[in-house]
Amino acid sequence: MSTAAPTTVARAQTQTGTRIASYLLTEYLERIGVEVIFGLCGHTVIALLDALGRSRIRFVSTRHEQVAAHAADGYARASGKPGVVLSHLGPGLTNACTGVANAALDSIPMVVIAGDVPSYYHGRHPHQEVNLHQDADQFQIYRPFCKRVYRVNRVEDLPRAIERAFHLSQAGRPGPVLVDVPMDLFSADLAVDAFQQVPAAMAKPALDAATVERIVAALAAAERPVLYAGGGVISARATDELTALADALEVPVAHTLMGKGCLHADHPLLLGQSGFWGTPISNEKCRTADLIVAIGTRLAEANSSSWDPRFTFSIPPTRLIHIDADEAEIGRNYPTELGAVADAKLALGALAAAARNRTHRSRGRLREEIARGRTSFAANWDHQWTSDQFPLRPERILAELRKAVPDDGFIVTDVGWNKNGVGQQFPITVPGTFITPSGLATMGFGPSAVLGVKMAQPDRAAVALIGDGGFSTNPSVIATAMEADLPVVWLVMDNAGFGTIAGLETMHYGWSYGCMFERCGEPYRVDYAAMARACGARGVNVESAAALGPALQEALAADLPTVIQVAMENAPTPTPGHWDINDIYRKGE
Ligand SMILES: Cc1ncc(C[n+]2csc(CCOP(=O)(O)OP(=O)(O)O)c2C)c(N)n1
Repeated sequence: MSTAAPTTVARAQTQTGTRIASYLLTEYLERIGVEVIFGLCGHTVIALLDALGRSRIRFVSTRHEQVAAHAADGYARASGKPGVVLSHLGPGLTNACTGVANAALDSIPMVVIAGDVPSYYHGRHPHQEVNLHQDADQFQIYRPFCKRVYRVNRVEDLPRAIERAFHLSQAGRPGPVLVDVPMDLFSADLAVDAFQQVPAAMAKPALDAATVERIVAALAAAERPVLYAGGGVISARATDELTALADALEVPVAHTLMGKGCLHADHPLLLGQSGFWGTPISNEKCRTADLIVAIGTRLAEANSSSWDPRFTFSIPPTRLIHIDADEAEIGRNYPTELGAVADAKLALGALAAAARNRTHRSRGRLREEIARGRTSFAANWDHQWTSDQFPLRPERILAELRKAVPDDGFIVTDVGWNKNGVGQQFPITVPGTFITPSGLATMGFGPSAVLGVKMAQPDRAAVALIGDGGFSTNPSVIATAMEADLPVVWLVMDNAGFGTIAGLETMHYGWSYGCMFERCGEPYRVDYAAMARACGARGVNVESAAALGPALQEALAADLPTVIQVAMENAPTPTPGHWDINDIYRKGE
């Protein structure tokens, strides 16, 4: 909350029947349930900040707009509501770009409100406008990834643009919408009743009865069917329905990175993640399936082993039925026997109901095979879960994290060993507790997204598991967490470099030039824990494997944000699948 006196925004009335637009906008945002806005100030948005400061909406002031966008993204994932970002024009808008694009690629509902240059400066190349070759057009930078970009040219159009933004960001396949507002419009007069329309309640698309019957009959008759769950199953909160369907017809479940958590980690029909960083049993069952029913997934490259039929999916001869919120995803990468546009929860609920008590083909020793497959793969690293070595094995870090964080606590990753290792090896039992940047795989997501997660779910633990590369992209998150009073934990896996890419370069070129942190030829380490202490937060340097567990327990119990820095061996994550970039690299003489 602002420190400003809680005066009512009605005081800003300028003349009968009209009020300043920024106050009306703020009241509207309150009315439709916006609790928090993440952003960074600039001269184009202080009119709105003044109104926000007098409202119930909390404004979290970040020190980089990318942080604001990732935090809003994390808030949206953990709350189920759209994340809201407030950004200045020019460098603010371009800074936020990566975070907004990351949300877009992961289908996260988000509304970005950006202040722009005054409307009457069109064509004069005013201060901080991104122009040169196009005038009054900087919002177009967001065009390729936003569901819609609105440029508000008249203040009378502001209410409609805002209502459309909240509607579109959530309807169908969720994603970000930008509303670009010339700054003079925030301060213009608007009829007091201008903000009338609220986003409509939406009935979601369901499967028709004949399609339900066709899919259930196909699953029951198939010899080796697989259910393939993407992030759409998690965001639709459809995991109970998926579990019921899998149980009823005894169908194994494979998933994407974002689909992790779709089935309880101990469920005997869980195959695990598919693709490059997947599990062998998941890839094998997907590759040899006679029928795959995919729900809420793009069948994207990493989880499909670059669509190479030798590794993860071999479609055809495998038959594919694909259910998704977005018709554009159907048939993109694989020939599809049947596509259906439907909400994952409604679709899986209907399929599970139709499957109950239905006879299905014998699945033979399926459960034993899955158990054996999972155990034999885990045997590759099981012993590392208790390794005492220092610098720590990454698997030991996962083990301590799983022990310390309650089942309903959030694990927010970045990219690197953290994402790949958690996706592959870390047991998730409560759906929605694994939060990760998948489509854009943005380094820098985790440290910021965890802020929004904690804001949305203050009573649950929130730990960002991140590399030192990812953490150092924007350590200003510590100050923001302090200011916003968010006691999050950043667990920094420190291998003194961009380890994943260093490993890739070493594999192909025999060295890791440009990927490690070095000074005068020696490894260069930054004391991130000291950085945290300098911000008034807690900072802990873990000096032995045994010290990590207690450090985590203390951090989770603390009422201040904590950075835990732990030295880690740069060990590669196992890659049972395929990524064809590995066929591209060529080493010269
Ligand atoms: C913004 C951005 N830049 C570059 C990359 C490419 N990239 C993928 S993983 C990675 C290394 C991450 O290093 P770190 O956070 O230290 O984790 P580690 O790989 O060491 O586990 C990089 C640079 C990326 N994904 N995102």
